[in-house]
Amino acid sequence: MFISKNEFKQAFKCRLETKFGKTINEATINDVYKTLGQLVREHVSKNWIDTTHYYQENKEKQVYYFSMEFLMGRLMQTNIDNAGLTNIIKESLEELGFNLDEVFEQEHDAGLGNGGLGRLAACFLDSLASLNLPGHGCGIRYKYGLFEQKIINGYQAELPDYWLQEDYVWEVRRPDRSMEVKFGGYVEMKEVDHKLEFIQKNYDTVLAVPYDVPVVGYQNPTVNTLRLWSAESTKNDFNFFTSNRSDYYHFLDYKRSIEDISGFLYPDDSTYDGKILRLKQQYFLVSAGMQSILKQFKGKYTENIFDIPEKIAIHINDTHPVLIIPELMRILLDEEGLSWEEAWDITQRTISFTNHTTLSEALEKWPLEMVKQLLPRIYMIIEEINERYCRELWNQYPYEWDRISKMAIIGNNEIRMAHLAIVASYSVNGVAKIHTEILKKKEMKDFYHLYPHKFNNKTNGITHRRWLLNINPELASLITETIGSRWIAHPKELTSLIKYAKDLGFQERVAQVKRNNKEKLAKIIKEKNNISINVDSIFDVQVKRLHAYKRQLLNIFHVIHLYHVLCENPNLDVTPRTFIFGGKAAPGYHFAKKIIKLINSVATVVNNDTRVQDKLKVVFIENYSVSMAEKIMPAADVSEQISTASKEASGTGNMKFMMNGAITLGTLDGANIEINDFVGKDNIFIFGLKADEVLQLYTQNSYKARDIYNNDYRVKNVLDELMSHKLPGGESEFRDIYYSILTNNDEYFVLKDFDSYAEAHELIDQTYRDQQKWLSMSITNIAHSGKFSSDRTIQEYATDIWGIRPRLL
Ligand code: 26W
Repeated sequence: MFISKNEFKQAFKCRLETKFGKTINEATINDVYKTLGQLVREHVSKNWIDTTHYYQENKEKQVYYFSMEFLMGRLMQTNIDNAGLTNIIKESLEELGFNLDEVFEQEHDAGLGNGGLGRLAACFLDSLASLNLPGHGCGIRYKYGLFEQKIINGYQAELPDYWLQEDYVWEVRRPDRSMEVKFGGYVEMKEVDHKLEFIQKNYDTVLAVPYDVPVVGYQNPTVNTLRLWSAESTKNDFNFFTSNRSDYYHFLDYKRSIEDISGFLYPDDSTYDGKILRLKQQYFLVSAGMQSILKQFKGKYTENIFDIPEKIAIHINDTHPVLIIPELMRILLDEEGLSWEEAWDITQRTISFTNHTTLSEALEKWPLEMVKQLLPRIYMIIEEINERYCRELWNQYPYEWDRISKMAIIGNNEIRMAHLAIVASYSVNGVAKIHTEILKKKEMKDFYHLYPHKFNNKTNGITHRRWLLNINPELASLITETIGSRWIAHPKELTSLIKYAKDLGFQERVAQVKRNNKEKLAKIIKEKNNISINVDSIFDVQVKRLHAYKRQLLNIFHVIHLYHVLCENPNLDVTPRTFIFGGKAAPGYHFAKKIIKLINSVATVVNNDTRVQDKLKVVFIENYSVSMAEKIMPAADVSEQISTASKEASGTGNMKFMMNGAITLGTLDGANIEINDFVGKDNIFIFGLKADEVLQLYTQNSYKARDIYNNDYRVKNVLDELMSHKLPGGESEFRDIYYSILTNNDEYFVLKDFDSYAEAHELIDQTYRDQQKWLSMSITNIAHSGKFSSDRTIQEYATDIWGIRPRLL
């Protein structure tokens, strides 16, 4: 299909007619998008079927990546590029009078994730398929994705993201593969042939209907599957309905409460809130997913259930899908009739787990009572796992009561999901070297002592196909022209660019590409924010979720300081700067929302002050999302990665910026450390406390933020500004921020790191003036970014953890 433009145009016109009853002249750009999407999906369907058959026929071991979040963004560009159709389609559409880039803009982001964890899952799917590896995603088809952010009068407002309002062109509904998930009721035990049987009674059944999305490998025949589950009520529910009117309303209520299970994505990033609906979502995902995997396994392989660990790897993305452990146990015990020991052995050899955060407020702990009521059989199994495990602990650490109760899965009337995950998995990994070390030495120290063999590191990565090839075509072409195209399949070969870091001709072309990208972003900012920015200024960017530990506050404090300096001396010779912010705050995260307001208030004051025109601008870009990130990354000069050291597990934005030639201004935290190791200290701006210093300050309790306020006039002026009436909103608006720093002693060391941050910014100002130096730094960053391709990460997971092998072609 589609080997020539004529063939494509023919098929396109024909589909447009049958789908919309329109000729090409009548078609809107949205009609074009939908028609194209349908054709592309059909185009990959043969490879999709063949891939599935290949795995089945060859009895390949397959990995299932369970995640409550898949932040896929748009798929059209990836899919046509990966399917090798870009040229044919681009040219054909042009001949028909349409621009492909405009067609891409029609697609609504699939925003089924909060941030790093969800986007990582999406990058992993791309790499699995592109490396011909048998790996699939398993998630929830939320009716509403992450909220849409509006900035109104400087404040964040949240609007629902009804991304399914128009048909989603990439999904295929598969009602014949639906599964039933049971909630509530009670468990009846009876003895049959000297064996205890457990039967759940009086439960509610929820129908889980899968919607499959093809995951297309890069110019190869592999098409894997992302299976997203949607909750529906079962047909039997109609038993409810009698001629009685109130029964009818009850029925509708009930039906809605069931559909609510896949109703929306919880918008909390790194804070845990024990809501029952979230627990329902978690069990819904893992029960539907596990049942369907086993059904396929048994149906097609007619294989021995004891071979599960050789044929199936289940990976859980943080603890959110951890109930898959008791769910697998339940199926093996109650449905397959295995003994506890047999079931436990299989489970422990099948499940692996990634931790994505050390923040204690993000660790999931579910109230016992809630789990008992909602999932009575699962509860019993968790209790039994805990009991047997505590006995093991007792043998290992006799009489060490404190240690045992600290390490138990159940304690304080709660189930500690991370403990359950560690105990039942054969592999536990962190997402950057430092993060894994902190897990081993601190957060999970006792578990590392007990199970040292389980712990390993897998530094995160990003798909360079989306984050360089697709979003920065000019840079990608320049790279290919310079070192050939092998880097696309072998991203580490980007290191060949090192030779050109100081090549003036190459530098000039890199500079031109950056400038073009900056112009494009400036245009978007003009349209969206009505702010004119100077493309000769340094584009200094911090885009990520709003969180105290990520320290957007440090950044905006420094902007206020620069503003003070310039107001005092408007003729000061500084390199012009544009500070660009973007990111969403969890709707209930009051402090983070105040920071958004502060950034916007500062922007209003600074951007309207004629004294600093062209030297300083502040922009907050609304509704930061995957598709917005794609426009920002290629245009950045400076990448702000300024979390309090030890707090950011890895970060992945840092990698996207680097790959597009921005230079990191960062703390030695998360993957910044590895970026620093690769590019070397002369090609990055590092500042601030190191992780061990931070941890020491916490234990010693010796830090006094007020001392810095008293001794550093810059800091004092900035903080006093918050309590003055100069910022819109005035004193009352930012009181919470002021107090969090001075009264609550600045938990994230914003003041402590201020001086070294300001110094790093001065160095940036100076370095940028030497464009040859700057461009050499920028090229060096691009050259080393291949190490942070998710292809490398996935290769490591595949060999070290999952034991899967690429399909033979
Ligand atoms: C239960 C509430 C909740 C929701 C999401 C708690 C925690 C999370 C995630 C673990 C937060 C998250 O996205 N963590 C980020 O994961 C990225 C991918 O590994 C890392 O790069 C980031 O550093 C980490 O913050």
